[in-house]
Amino acid sequence: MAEFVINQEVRTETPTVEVTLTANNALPLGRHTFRLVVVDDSGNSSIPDEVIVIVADTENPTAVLNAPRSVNFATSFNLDGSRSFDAGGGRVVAYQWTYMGQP
Ligand SMILES: [Ca+2]
Repeated sequence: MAEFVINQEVRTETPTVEVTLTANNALPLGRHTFRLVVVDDSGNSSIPDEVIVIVADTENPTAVLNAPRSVNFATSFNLDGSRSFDAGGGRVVAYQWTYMGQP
């Protein structure tokens, strides 16, 4: 377990390390580069190896549609999707409205 800070080396004697993340210190969506340098028992250092890890939003958003319970004949009204929300680190960026006719 280790909390990684940009450009701050984490040293372990084990060959694996957990990148410890929570909702409070999550990596933002997108590409993140990690670098490894290994040191031998004579103190010689390797050249770095790097990987790119992509943090992806794979969770669907939730639509929440609010509307007036009843409206007067021939009177405009608003549909409100502002309480919709996303999970997985993303945000709602488009609202697709459809009139479904009379039940
Ligand atoms: Ca999402």
